[in-house]
Amino acid sequence: MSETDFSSSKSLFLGFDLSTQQLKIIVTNEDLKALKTYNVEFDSQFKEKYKVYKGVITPGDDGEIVSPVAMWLDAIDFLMDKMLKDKFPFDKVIGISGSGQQHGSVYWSEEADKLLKNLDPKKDLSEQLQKAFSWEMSPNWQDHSTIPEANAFHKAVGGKENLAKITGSRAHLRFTGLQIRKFVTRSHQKEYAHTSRISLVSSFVTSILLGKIDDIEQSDGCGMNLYDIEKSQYDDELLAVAAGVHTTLDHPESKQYQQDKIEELKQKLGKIKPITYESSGPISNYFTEKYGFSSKCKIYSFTGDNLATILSLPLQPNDCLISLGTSTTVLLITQNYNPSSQYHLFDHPTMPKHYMGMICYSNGSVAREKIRDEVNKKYEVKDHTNWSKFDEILEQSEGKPFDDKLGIYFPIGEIVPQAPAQTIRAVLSKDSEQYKVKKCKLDTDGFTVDDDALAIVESQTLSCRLRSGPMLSKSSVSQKDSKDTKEYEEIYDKVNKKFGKLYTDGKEQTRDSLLARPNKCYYVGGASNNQNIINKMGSILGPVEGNYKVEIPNACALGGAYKASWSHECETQNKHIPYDEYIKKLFDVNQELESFKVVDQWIEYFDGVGMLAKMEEELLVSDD
Ligand code: ADP
Ligand code: XUL
Repeated sequence: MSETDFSSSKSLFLGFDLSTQQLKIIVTNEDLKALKTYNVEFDSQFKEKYKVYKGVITPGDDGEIVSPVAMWLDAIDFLMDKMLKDKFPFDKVIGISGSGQQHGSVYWSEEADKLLKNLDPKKDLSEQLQKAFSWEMSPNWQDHSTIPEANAFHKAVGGKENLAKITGSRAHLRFTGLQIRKFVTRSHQKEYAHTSRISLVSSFVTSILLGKIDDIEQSDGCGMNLYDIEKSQYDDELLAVAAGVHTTLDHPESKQYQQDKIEELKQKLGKIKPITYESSGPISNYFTEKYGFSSKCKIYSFTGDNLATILSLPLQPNDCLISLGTSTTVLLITQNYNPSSQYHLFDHPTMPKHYMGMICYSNGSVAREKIRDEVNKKYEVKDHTNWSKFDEILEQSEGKPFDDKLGIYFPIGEIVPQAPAQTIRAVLSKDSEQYKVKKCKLDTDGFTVDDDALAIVESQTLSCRLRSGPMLSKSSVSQKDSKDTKEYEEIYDKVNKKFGKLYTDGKEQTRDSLLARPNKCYYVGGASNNQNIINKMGSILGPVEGNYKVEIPNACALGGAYKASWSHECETQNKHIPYDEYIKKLFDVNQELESFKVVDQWIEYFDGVGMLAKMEEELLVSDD
């Protein structure tokens, strides 16, 4: 029997999260209160049947990583059975939304439509949908078997910056367009001919819930390298690459043949569903009859997991969500479409004409742990996993001026900037007006292990600052602060005098990009439990409206549930309610949004900004 009391809630919403290793469903009510989470881990439940390890199968040594689609169907039935046993009141659910791991694709067969329409509640999904797929697998986002396809995409449009300009990202091995090209031209030619539709993981789940194939949701659709974000339509040239009929890459037999193949792929992908609060339809009979959902329960588009994560918080334009897990991920909201090959821009899933920026670093916590271990070795701290000494060093630096020492600590190859594993330490030498970065070694130029502890947190944060600047620039915030304009101008002139022009990832940092400040910064993930780390980050990033530490377990499932309740509210009022306004009431109910004060050193750290930019420009060896 459930210990959660659902009886005091009038209506319930479900937020799904179909991720690599598990399916989660979170239950919220009309007050945005999270009541309960159900989950099933694929390895613990389906290892025998599907031979998965950490939710995926690695069939060979060519980098291919896939998940069995039938396992996901079993997971849906399994979890709903579990809820049924828990006496979950399915009849109270009035809206469902959610998320799926991004970029993964599902290939439907010609029989899919009919099979989906006629699902029998007495049978399981996987049993009935065996013939609904032209390929029984879905490429996972960790797949890295598409290097030739990445080259093809870049070649077709004249390089990675151009591709990023069109689609919001350069070619990434996991992106759907590359996976489709591999499917069409290399791995599954025959199956492609029998593919009726292609879904993303997000639209795959809604298709199951609706009992009909659903269109791809716009913001998740930006993770394909096929969609022209500014024009809000598929790019025909990129579709030609995916379909294996690009003029210079594939030399198709005729223009007509090429056009036919582009059209064919367009049909298989279906329409991109624009950002909307409108539902895709009611839940299908299979679920009403089998589990007791009301036929009034509506399905709202699912989106990608990172996109759903930003929906779990009252994020406004220029707010940043910094996730300090194994890797570091920065998610931010902007109205500024300023793409770069080094980060991602996606359409925002609920705010039209807004974008979600995403910067993914591979060197996050693990790099900090290495320095922590060295610090503990020096001070003979027995437990090498203890953070106290590392913390003490950070704490002592609080409010002190920047000490002109930075480091690039990449124990593993880095994504941004794209560079092989390496460590570089440097000091800033100030001869006259011109500042110079001087490479140094540990225990030379006064650079100690203690300095490493401070320098890694500073450098990682400055990298976030340098790369979020172009996305935040021309922001309402920097314009709002008009009283500071003169001061800002002087800062910019000073930086220019000291360092000359600054470049990040090959692009000049403009006045706007250097002077842009975030609005609010939110910190999540393991290392956000370390107050000294996030204090330092906050003082460098300098958000104008403060820093917040957040604990949101199941953020993407929660974001999905909130999207469902927001959509329902908009439908009820028959108008678009700005998402950030709707979700603001979260501030009243969510005690986990804990604000903290820092010493604002945003201006002081301009020397650090200049120094890191120069280090990256002059010292880094790139893999590219
Ligand atoms: P993921 O979800 O990516 O697996 P988590 O969000 O759980 O990871 O974060 C794990 C990381 O958090 C660990 O690698 C660890 O270094 C870091 N971490 C946890 N507690 C602290 C702390 N007190 N100080 C610094 N880092 C911490
Ligand atoms: C984002 C990405 C991963 C997956 C994880 O681009 O590939 O974060 O979405 O599920």
